[in-house]
Amino acid sequence: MTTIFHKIIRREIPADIVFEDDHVIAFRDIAPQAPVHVLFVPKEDFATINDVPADAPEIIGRLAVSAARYAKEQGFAEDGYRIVMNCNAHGGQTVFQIHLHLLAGAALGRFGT
Ligand code: DGP
Repeated sequence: MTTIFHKIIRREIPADIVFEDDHVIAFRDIAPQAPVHVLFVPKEDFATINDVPADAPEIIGRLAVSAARYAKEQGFAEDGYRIVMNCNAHGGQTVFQIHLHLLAGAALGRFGT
């Protein structure tokens, strides 16, 4: 499946990329919901977290560790931040290549319905 995020990975469309390694790319969300809003995306194809095999937790682990490292490097780890992954309709997922949202830069409201 090709999503907008695959096109960003392949440099077919521009993005404000803040981190990249062999497995993960991170770029600023086009519609930020906090002063800092960065998306961490694996380079392997998985539409939702439901599709990640049970024997491949590193796919998710790399996203979380990359986000935490970025928070430390950027100096907002101590103040805190939120990481969240939406899944399918009830989770509000709109792009079907898994991604971890990193939200920071302000005290965030609680979430719910
Ligand atoms: P989600 O609802 O969890 O699937 O989040 C998808 C996010 O992707 C949403 O916050 C907006 C962002 N987004 C959608 N299209 C683009 C794009 O073309 N570029 C960037 N940087 N972000 C995008």
